[in-house]
Amino acid sequence: MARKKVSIVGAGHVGSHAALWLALKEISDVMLIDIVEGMAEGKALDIMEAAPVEGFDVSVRGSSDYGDLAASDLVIITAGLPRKPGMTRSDLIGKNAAIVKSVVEQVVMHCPQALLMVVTNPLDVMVHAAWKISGLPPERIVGMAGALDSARLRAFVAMELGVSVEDVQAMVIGGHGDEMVPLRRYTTVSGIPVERLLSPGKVDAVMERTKKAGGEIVSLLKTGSAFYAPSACVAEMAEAIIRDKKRIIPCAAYCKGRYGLDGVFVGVPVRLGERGVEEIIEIDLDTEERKAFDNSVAAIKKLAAELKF
Ligand code: A3D
Repeated sequence: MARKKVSIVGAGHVGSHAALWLALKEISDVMLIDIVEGMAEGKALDIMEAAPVEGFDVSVRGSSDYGDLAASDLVIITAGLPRKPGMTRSDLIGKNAAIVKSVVEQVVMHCPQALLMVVTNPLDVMVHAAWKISGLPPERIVGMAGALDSARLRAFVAMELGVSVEDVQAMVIGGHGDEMVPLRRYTTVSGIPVERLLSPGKVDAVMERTKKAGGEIVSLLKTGSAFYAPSACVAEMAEAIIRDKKRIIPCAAYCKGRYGLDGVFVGVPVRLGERGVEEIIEIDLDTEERKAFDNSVAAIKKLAAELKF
C-alpha cells in the first residue's frame, strides 16, 4: 500500500520538529513547505540524513513551491509568527490571519481533498478562519491545542506525584488561551481521581500552571514559543488521522448544536480518524466547569469579532 502524504506548511520550530516526529514514527511521507527559499529543503535533507541512523524509511522532502502540496492526505499549517515575551496569543491575530489565508488558498487549489490541521495562533480563531476560507466541511478541519494543554497537565501531575506519565490521564477543553479549562474531575492516575492523591492546593497549582504553561516557556526561551511538545502533539493527531486510530483527543472542532453552541471552533473531546473529526463527544460539565467553558467560548468570540469573518 502506498504511504500516505502529510504536508506541513511552515518549516519553523514546530513544523520541522513535527516532520521529525512523523519520520521517526514512520507515519507518512512528509512534504515540508516554507516561504523562505531553501529552508524547508535544507531541514528535510537534514532529517533524511538521520534516517540511516534511526532506521526510518519514509521520505521527507522540502520545498518553497505550493504545487508540491498536491496529493496530500493531510496538510498541517504551522506557518505564522510565534509569541515573544510580553505578547499574548491574540497579539498575533492580524499577521497570522493573513498568512493562514494565503496558505489555505493554496491548499484548496492544490489538494482540495486533504484534511486540514491548524496550529497557528491564536488557535481557535485561526481554525475558524481556515474553515471559512477553505469552504471545506467542518469535520475536515481541526485545530491542535487541547492535546498540548492536556499533555502539559499530565506532565505536571506526574512531576508532582513522582509517577509515570503513562498512568496520568487529563483533559483540557475550551479555547487555547488564558481561559482554557483544565478539568480536574477528569484528571486521573490509573483511574484514581487526582483529587484523592494531591491536596486541593496542589491540584489548584497544577491546573493554574497548565493555563500558563505556554507563557512559562516563552519567558524562559525569550525568542519564541514552545515547540517540542507542540510538535509531538501535532504528530499524535496526524497519526490518529493517517492510521485511522479513532483516538479521543481534545481538539478545536466546530461545535454547532454540540455543547449548546451556535457555530464556533473550540477545544472539545473528539474521535479523530481518517475522516477527521468523526464525532464530538459531549462530556458532563458541572456548574463551575460549564461557567469556565462558556467564559472561554466568549473570549474566542470576542477575538473572532476582530477578524470579521
Ligand atoms: P517559527 O519557528 O517562526 O516558524 C514559522 C514558520 O512559518 C517560519 O519558518 C516562516 O518562514 C513560515 N512562514 C511564514 N509565512 C509563511 C507562508 N505564507 N507560507 C509558508 N511558510 C510561512 O514559529 P513556530 O514554529 O515556533 O510557531 C509557528 C506557529 O505555531 C505560531 O503561530 C505559534 O504561535 C503556533 N504555535 C501554536 C501552538 C498551539 O498549541 C496551538 C503551539 C506552538 C506554536
